[in-house]
This record gives sequence, structure tokens and C-alpha cells, in this order.
Amino acid sequence: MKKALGIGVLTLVFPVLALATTFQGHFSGYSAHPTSAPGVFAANEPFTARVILDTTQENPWYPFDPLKEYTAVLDVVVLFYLGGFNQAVSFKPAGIVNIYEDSSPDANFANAATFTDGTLILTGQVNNMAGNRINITSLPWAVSGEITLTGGSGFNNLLACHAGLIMNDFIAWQLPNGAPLPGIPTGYKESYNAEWKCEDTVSTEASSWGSVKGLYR
Ligand SMILES: [Ca+2]
Repeated sequence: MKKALGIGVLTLVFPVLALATTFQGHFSGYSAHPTSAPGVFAANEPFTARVILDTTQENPWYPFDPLKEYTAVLDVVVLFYLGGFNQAVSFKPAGIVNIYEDSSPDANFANAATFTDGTLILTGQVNNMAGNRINITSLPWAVSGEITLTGGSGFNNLLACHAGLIMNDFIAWQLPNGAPLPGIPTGYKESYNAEWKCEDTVSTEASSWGSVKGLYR
């Protein structure tokens, strides 16, 4: 009876370990594009988002040090924009994401250089970035895309997502009454909320319980 019970427990534990885990990185900040109005885009217009890592991360794909600052700069160019009720935007291939680790936190939206100082820990190429929106007041753009991680001094420290990150982002600029979203710094058009994640399978052979638990801290 005891042996049978032991096998039963093992079969309960292993399917859980084999499930895919979602590893996350959440950043927030603001986006800028030189010519078009907030929430509107124009073909060939450059689009830049500067974002800061949120301090609390669940299942992070990188061993973020809570004492340091992590900033990301997204640089893409608009390929296509469609206005109207069902709005769409797409961005040209081979956009750029750079992520910096700074031991002296100084991120300031009034000074772009504070987003690129420190160590360039991850570089990535952005492809298939596109957004859609139903033109109802206050609804944000929902943006998807793929970041292929290509290098950076921290590439070998990645906990997961070596193959890349899926973008699940939002661009917002209006309150529900149509008033401009408060707090958008001078020189920026919208707030930019970035959720860059991947699904990775936790190996039952390569992971000890300690390392698996560590991923959830
Ligand atoms: Ca900085």
C-alpha cells in the first residue's frame, strides 16, 4: 500500500513540473512620435517608447536586481496606419529593443540619456509588431509583436526566453471622458505599457526543486 501511494504522489507532481511556465517582464513608461497626434500614427514615422521595469516581477525571465534600475528603449518605424472605427497600425520589420541595467537609478523622461546609461544587458530585434483599436473614447491600442533576443552582456544570465519574447503591450492617451491622460511628460504622446513574456517548459530533469521554487520568488 505504501509503495502504491508513493507512485501516486510522483505522478501528481511530475505533470505539474512539465507544464509550460509564463516568464514575464513588465515595463511602463511613455511613447513618442514626431508628427502625428496622440493615438494616431503615420506611415514612415519613427516611434520610440522609453519604459522602466516595474519593481515587482512574477516569474521574471531575467534575474533583475531590485536595487538596480532597468530601462528599455523600443525604436520602430510605422509601416501602415488605418484610421476609422476599426483602427490598425503596423510597424516595419527589424525594429530595435535595448535593455539597460543601471546601478544608480536616474531614469527621467525629460532626459533620454538616463534611459541608455548603465550596461546594455540585452539587445533584441522587433518583428511583426502591430496594433489594433476600436475607436471608442479612452480605449487603448492593443499591441502585439515578437522580440528576438540577439545579444547584450546579460544574455547568458537569462532565466528563460532565450528564443525571444512575445509583446502584449498597450498604448493609452485618453481618459474615459476623452480628456488627455494626465502625467504624460513633455515630448511624449502616450503612456506605453509593456508586458514582454514567453512560455517555457520547466524540465523535470534539469531543474532541482530549489531552482524551480527560485523562479517563483
Ligand atoms: Ca539610467
